[in-house]
Amino acid sequence: STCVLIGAPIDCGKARAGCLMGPDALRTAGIATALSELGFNVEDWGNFAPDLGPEVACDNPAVHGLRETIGWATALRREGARAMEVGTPIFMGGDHAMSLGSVAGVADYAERQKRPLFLLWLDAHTDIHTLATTTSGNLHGTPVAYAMGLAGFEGFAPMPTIPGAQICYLGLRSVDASERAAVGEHGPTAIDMRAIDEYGIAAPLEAFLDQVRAANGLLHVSLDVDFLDPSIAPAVGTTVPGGATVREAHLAMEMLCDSGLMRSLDLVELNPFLDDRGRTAELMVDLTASLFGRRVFDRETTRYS
Ligand code: DIR
Ligand code: MN
Ligand code: MN
Ligand code: MN
Repeated sequence: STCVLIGAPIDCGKARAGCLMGPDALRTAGIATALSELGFNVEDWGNFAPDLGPEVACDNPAVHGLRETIGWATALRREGARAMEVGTPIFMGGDHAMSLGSVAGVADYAERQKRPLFLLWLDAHTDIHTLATTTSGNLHGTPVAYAMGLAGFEGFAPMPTIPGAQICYLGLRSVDASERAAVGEHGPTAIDMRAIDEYGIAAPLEAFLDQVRAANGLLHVSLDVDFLDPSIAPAVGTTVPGGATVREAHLAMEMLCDSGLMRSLDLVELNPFLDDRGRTAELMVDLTASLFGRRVFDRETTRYS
């Protein structure tokens, strides 16, 4: 089957620059080779650019990069929906504002297929601000709210919305008061780092995957570099201590692969300017490989019960 690489050098979703180099760092770290070695046909569609429209007014003076972000959302939504017809899109960011477009494109496809879309958000943050609630004004903190259809996304085309009950977070550890309230009100499942400490990754993740399977859903996975602990993934502008370990992250990827449910993927927030000899880019490629089937041994050979 085919993987489609979609380069999205979007860098306007926050203040610190550098994510525009993300797609090329993932290419340099060998993402295409890793996937072909696993038997996939890889199409690299190259790097896209925003479809810039007119300036859009916003009541919240903190919000910045709105016009450019809307332009990216338009372009990536179109390319994402097109890539879904060809194979499994891998959206290579770029900051997490990328997902305002990638998730919308996947949602358009899911609606055409009349299948429910589920969202797995691997992140230290909930990214559930609206244009009205964000105090940083950083639009990379908003894609989950947009996907759920919350009000206050003037300038963005409406998308087929994803109910909170079809959204699951994994790895949360930096959530502010208004985000906590939004999660409580709209009902995404929140597997925070404490839950991972207490139960491990496997049990809570399996429960969510069972839900997707039972609904015959399509699953979009959005992987923010800051899901990972900064000691193993320094190349992100918003490091938060206490993140997933190498093995926790690989286990999540391996379980997602075994489930066969993932239909599309975001790799976001990689800032190569902050990396240490490419090791974060390499880890993101290794995690992608696990997600697409790289394994130490076939599961049957190591099952104990
Ligand atoms: C942050 C967004 N909560 C904000 N943070 C990040 O600016 O509202 N999301 N980095 O992944
Ligand atoms: Mn994020
Ligand atoms: Mn984050
Ligand atoms: Mn916030």
